[in-house]
Amino acid sequence: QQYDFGMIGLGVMGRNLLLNMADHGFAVAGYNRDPSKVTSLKEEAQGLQVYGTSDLKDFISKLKRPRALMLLVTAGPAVDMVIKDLLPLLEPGDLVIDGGNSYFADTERRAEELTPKGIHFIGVGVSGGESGARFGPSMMPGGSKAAYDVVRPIFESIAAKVNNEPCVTYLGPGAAGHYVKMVHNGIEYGLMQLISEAYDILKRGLGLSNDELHEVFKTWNEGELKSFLIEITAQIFLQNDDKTSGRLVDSILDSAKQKGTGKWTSQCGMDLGVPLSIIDIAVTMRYVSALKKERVTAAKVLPGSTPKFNFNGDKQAIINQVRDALYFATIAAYAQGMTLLKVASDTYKYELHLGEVAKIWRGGCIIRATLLENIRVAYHKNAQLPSLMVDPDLSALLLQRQESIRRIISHSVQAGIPVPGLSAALAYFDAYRTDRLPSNLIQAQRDNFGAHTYERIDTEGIFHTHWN
Ligand code: NBP
Repeated sequence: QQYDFGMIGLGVMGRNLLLNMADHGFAVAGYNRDPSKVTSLKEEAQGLQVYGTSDLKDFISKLKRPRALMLLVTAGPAVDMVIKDLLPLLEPGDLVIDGGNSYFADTERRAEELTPKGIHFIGVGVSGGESGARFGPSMMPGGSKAAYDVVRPIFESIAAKVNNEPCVTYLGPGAAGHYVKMVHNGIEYGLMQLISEAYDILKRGLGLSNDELHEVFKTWNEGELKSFLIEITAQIFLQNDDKTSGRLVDSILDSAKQKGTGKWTSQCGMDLGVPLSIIDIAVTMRYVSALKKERVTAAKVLPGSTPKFNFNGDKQAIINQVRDALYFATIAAYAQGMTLLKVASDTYKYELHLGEVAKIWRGGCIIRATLLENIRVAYHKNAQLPSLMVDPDLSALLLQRQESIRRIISHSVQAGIPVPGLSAALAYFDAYRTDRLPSNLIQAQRDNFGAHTYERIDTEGIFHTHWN
């Protein structure tokens, strides 16, 4: 028998995505160099048209021509190693898809290496983790459009669906797909940081128990904040710890790890001159969290105000302000990420339709949220929107919550609770809506000490002054 699609790398993502394809009636083949993963695949694939092997030549010989195969191996050198092993076994017209979290510049390079050999290359970002891969991920493909059309029926049938529409669409040439996936992850970093700050305020500032936190997040997930991350956050507070009689969340070390996609997003923002302060601070706070030992020492050396909020009146009113502050900052985080996509699309000629990006993020992926429908509509109305913050509907949502985020940040500052994500969101909003920033002084200083010149507000041209 010949198979429709091949998967190289039967780890968490590869195995589940392949089983998802098989569930949808496709005949699929999987390869893994470690045979134990092939055995696990076969055990899970009972009754489905799934072939598994740890022999690469055998794997290639089982695929229909032109062959369509996907790599889901660890991003980085492993992808190049697999491509090197594959090349002698492939023929012009075959289609190689990299489904891992590859750095977009690596994807550009690989496409340039494979295209002259007649091999089509597609870089596709896959989001949704293990269960997304198994039951419906969001997928972000970029590269050769003609090649994508070959695998499109498979991708559309396995993707998550929102209103019967698949959460996958061709995004653009080159590394468009991997770039969009990187920014997805950058926004994910920002949102996770903002949610953790809301948790800190509710827990330390207002003294909420885990049961109360569960109720708050559950309620939030029934309104405008409805999203996958808020939903799992609500569930997390209920998880009991096997080792203690308490809740698991309280036993988890407060040191957050990272795999680098948030850092890449920040670096790309810097490279293209796009402000991404919320994502930057989210990456920074993971580094701060990792300084556990130093923080424990500093907690004794640097005492400050107690984290309890000092407020008159109704606790529920403050909880509602935290909700509004979080929603405000969430809009700002998406705004920063989408603006990076706009600038990257112009720079790298990705021809991205930002409304389509928002559309395929509405289901399956980690940052899926009700808000993405508002974002889709905003770009549908005006594809050239410079920032989501100036869309008439989204700007109204921000303005309605402006007072709340100011109050919550003030309370947090008084109480000594760090809220760098919320503060970055508000400062970004305040700076963006300021028609005259103090940057005139920076230009004066630069010209003063380094003769770097400046422009004037009243006359065209470049000026330099011999400062007194
Ligand atoms: P896993 O660690 O579960 O699996 C990695 C697979 O790569 C294994 O099957 C491994 O084979 C194979 N592999 C490696 Br490593 N080097 C290889 C080589 N030189 N030749 C052949 N096979 C090789 O990773 P995963 O979580 O499935 O992630 C795969 C990709 O998907 C990554 O880029 C990741 O960033 C991305 N991603 C992951 C998630 C997630 O939630 N986990 C979500 C979205 C994207 P072996 O068994 O023989 O070592």
